[in-house]
Formats: sequence, C-alpha cells, structure tokens
Amino acid sequence: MQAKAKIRVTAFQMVPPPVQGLVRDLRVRWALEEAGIPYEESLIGQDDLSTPAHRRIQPFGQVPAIEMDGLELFESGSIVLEIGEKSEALLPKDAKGRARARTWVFAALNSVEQHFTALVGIDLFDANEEWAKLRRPAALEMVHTRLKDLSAWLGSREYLEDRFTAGDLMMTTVLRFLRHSNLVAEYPNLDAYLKRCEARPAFQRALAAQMKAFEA
Ligand SMILES: N[C@@H](CCC(=O)N[C@@H](CS)C(=O)NCC(=O)O)C(=O)O
Repeated sequence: MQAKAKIRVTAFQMVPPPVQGLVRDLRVRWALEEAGIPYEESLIGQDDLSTPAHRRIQPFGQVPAIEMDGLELFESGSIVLEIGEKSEALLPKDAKGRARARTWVFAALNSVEQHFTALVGIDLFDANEEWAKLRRPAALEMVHTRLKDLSAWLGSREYLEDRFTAGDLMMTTVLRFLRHSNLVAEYPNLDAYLKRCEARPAFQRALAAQMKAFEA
C-alpha cells in the first residue's frame, strides 16, 4: 500500500497577542481546510527563522512555508494557489473563472495588503514615533481609497466573483489586518462580506488551529 503524502505547514509557535489570528499561515491552513486536505504543522520560534534548515524552505526567514507532495513552497499567495490547483473549492474549473480568482489573489496581495500593513505598522508598533504621526494621515487616506474601491466593486455581491474562491480567502485575510480599527465597519457591504467569509466553517477551523498553537 502506498503511504499517504504528508503535508507539513510551518507556522509560529508563539506571536504577541496583537497579531495572533493574523499570522499568514492562517491563509494556508484555511485553503487546506476548504480543500479538505489534512495537514501537520511544524511550529517554530523566532530563533529558528535564521537557521539554514528554515532558510532552505523560506529564503527570507519568514512563515508560512509548506512541504506538500515532495514540493517545498513559501509565499502564502503561491501556496494558496498551489492548493487551489488541487481543489475546485478554491479555484473554479473553468479557465476564465480560475483566471479571475487568481487575479483577486494578486489584487489582495499586491494592491491592497501593502497599504493596510503600512497603517497597522504605524498603529500597533510605531504610534508614538514622530515620523509615524506625520505619516499616518496619508496612510489612512490610502486605506480608505482601497476600501472604497473594494466596496464599490463588491456592491451587493456575496463574493468578489460569482462564488467563493481563493481570491476571497486572500482578501478576507487582508481585511482582517484592520481589525484593530473600525475602518472596515465604515463600509457596511465590506463588513458583511468579511463576516460572511469568516463564518465559513473552514475559516473557523483554520483560525482555531492557529490559536491552539499559541495556547500551548
Ligand atoms: N509575503 C510573505 C510574507 C510573510 C510574512 O510577512 N510572514 C511574517 C508572519 S505573518 C513573518 O514571518 N514575520 C517574521 C519576520 O519577517 O521576521 C507571505 O505572504 O508569505
């Protein structure tokens, strides 16, 4: 009998409370849960990030990373798309639908995330710095620009396209970065979208798994 291929997700053993539930391995866990693919976790500490063993699977010394069917991957977006190749739950079968879903993954990571994390960095880690006080208004305005555009696109849709895809998974994890504020709530359809995606059982299982590691 052939041994079942093991999937191993590398994540943090512990992070400070403000970022618990936000660490990017959440995306990978969620994608695996949506796809119904079981996985093991490899939990590491900050000290492990610079070891040769970790750098071999994550050149920048970050999490997440994954070992999957003999393939080692880093970058949460790439990992989610690779999992999507295995499951229609994340990437629709039809070529156009797949391309649209992939596009939203890139939009979340490339057009939205950087602006949200800039504000998060200021608010959570540098709020008392003089430069941060000067930078914050423009950073906030940029966040509103993206939220407004996203809200306009979403309109009365349930999801970014006509069904849940990897694009929604990624966008949800990016919107969650603003949880220290009430910014998303200022856009009721986005707020409802975020809650709709977070209510998915697969998301709940993924979040619980990340949080469980921290409890230990
Ligand atoms: N673009 C990377 C970003 C990964 C990333 O920023 N990981 C954070 C945790 S969410 C990390 O490992 N930070 C530790 C560090 O950079 O030293 C991805 O999406 O996987």
